[in-house]
Amino acid sequence: MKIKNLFIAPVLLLMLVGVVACGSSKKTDDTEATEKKVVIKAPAFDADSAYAYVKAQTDFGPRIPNSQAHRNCGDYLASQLEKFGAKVYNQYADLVAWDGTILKSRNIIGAYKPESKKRVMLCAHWDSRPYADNDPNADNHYEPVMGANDGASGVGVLLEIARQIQIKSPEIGIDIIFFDSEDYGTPEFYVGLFKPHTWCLGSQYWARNPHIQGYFARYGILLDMVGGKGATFYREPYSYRTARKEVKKVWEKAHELGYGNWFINQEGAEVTDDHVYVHSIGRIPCIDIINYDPNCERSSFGPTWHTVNDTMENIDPNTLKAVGQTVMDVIYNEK
Ligand code: AHN
Ligand code: ZN
Repeated sequence: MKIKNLFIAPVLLLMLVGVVACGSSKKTDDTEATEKKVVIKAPAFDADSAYAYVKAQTDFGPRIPNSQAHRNCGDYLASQLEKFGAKVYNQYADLVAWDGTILKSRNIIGAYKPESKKRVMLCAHWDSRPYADNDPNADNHYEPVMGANDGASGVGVLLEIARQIQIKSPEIGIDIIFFDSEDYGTPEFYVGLFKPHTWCLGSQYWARNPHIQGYFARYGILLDMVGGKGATFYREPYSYRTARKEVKKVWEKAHELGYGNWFINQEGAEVTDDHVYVHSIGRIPCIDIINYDPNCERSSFGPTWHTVNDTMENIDPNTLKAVGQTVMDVIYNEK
């Protein structure tokens, strides 16, 4: 007993010294960190307001390119951005769909502080899909998708952010971009040869022909299907490879704000979405915040994806809030 203690005593002493040393060095680190990191609290994102903007889009009907509802909604979106004090650019283009249909397309851009060189772009697609080709009922496969979640949700969140920016501006310049003709990609029922690049026609066009010559932003955030009930957002692999810092920044902010139930710190599925072309053609790193549901057997994008049930009944303001508040807290902290 006595001998044993003789050996243990110095070890205990060393451990004690270690704890004290670690404790004191940790304290210094913490103090430095709090001195450096001044976190700005962003204005409160109003989820009811965002919800109303989502509904306003669906009230036009499905926003399928070449339809009257599409033209009307395009005018509405441009006028809303105008009303919220943005400098608005309309980019009209005839884009060729997978089946040869010419889509009368319109990208709509709202710029804040257009003179600033420090910029972040926020984007979403505003068109809706002409075919509910993932619907459990095959009779619906040629029916249009209402796109409350797939299209309108991201745009609704961005309209609310535009409204907030007009009230109180972040330090940097912001571009809000509504891409057209994202969702006219080759349908599931197509049986011919594979055709690449049939999705995201509006963002492909914009990336080749930016609304301003030499346009640049530090990074982009794409919102796609950000209003579903019980939605979860996993790290999308293309985003994580090409804009890792930004993915980390957004997911960390979400957790800091208490939205850890929505923003899951795990890898989801890789998707061909507008962010891919913003990066590969436009050379701007862009992350995709997109619903990923690892347990849904009908689609990894959730149960209503490309079905006739993608309607307002399945939109949850709490999801809009989690995404909208997170994005706002990120952009209001950029210098
Ligand atoms: C594909 O299905 C190839 N990409 C998903 C992009 C998408 C469709 N986002 C909304 N609808
Ligand atoms: Zn879609």
